Amino acid sequence: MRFLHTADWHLGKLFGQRYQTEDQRYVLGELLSLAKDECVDAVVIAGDIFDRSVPPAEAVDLMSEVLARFAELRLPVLYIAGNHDSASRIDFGRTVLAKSRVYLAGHVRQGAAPVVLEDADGPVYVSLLPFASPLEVREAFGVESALTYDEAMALVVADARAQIPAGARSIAVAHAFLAGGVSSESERPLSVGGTDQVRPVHFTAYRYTALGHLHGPQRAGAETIRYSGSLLKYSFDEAAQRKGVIIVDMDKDGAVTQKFVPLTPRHDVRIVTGMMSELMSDGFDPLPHDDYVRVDLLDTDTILNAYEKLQAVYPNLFTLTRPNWRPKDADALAVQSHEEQKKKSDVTLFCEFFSDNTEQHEQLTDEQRQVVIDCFDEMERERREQA
Ligand SMILES: [Mn+2]
Repeated sequence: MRFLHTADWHLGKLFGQRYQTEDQRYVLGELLSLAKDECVDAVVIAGDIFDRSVPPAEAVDLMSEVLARFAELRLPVLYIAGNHDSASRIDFGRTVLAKSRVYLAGHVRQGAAPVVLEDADGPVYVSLLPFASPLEVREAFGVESALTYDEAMALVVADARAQIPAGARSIAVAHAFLAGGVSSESERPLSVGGTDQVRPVHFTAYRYTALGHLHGPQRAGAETIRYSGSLLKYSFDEAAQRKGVIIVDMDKDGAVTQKFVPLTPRHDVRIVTGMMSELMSDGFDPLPHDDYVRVDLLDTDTILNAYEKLQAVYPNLFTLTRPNWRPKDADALAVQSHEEQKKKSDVTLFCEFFSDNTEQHEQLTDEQRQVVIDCFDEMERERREQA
């Protein structure tokens, strides 16, 4: 059995104020060719199909187009909802699509049957474990007491394992933050306040675990528990990452080997560093100038119309930073402090607000802080489902 593991497509993503749809269509064309050339038996997408719960029409069109092309190749496709997706909208057409060998899971369900893929050596059982907050797991499993993300995952995996015959070859597909993983700027935290990490140990009974959520390709606790990483670079802190997919081979006994295959994007995302005079001179930067670029301008002096000047060289200049420039006036300082504020979580901002507005600058108790975290998590969940 050979399958392709990908994740975090984020169709409909805005980056640098632009929809990435055409770049996504281009790189998915490469992914399709690769699936064909490598003769894979199935394609697995581990969540965050779309960038938001209500994706733009063109993103939905692209997903529809890609599913049709997989169908032309007679390839089964398996996908789950990530934290950016709406579980209900991902579930659309679930039972009908399964008849065309498109297997999907939006909501987590107790007792859900695994997908059974067949090869010459027999069945391979696939557990589809969509992203679900502890609250959603409690509702799906009828649990009264509070759960952490780790406890919720333990419940979900135990239930999924109970549907798989002992000793059978099996694969898990999940969207979660595994402890020890390295995050990137373009991931939205699963929980705004609480701990959202789960232990890799839950997945050790599976011969391979195809993970989504973290955008950098990486292993998570074992060679066979892996993040493929996102389809494209979606923030400048991912500039040095390589993006691609994992081709996984499973033999008759369930032993797994895998290889990472890079994909070449239509535009690279990169950071260019230099003085204005260097950046404006020919030959300073040999790489394509239509890449999506952040310029870190090293000059210490004020430069008039720096953005416009650089845009003439880099038509897709998304961001300009001035690491060595220290503006003195109050307006600029206000902008800086606004930037600082934007980096803080909603929970931190609320705690500061509370402290600022109480007589003795009181701090929230742990219990009060937990209430605030639960409120924000619930709001986040409503935003995903009802946006
Ligand atoms: Mn993601």
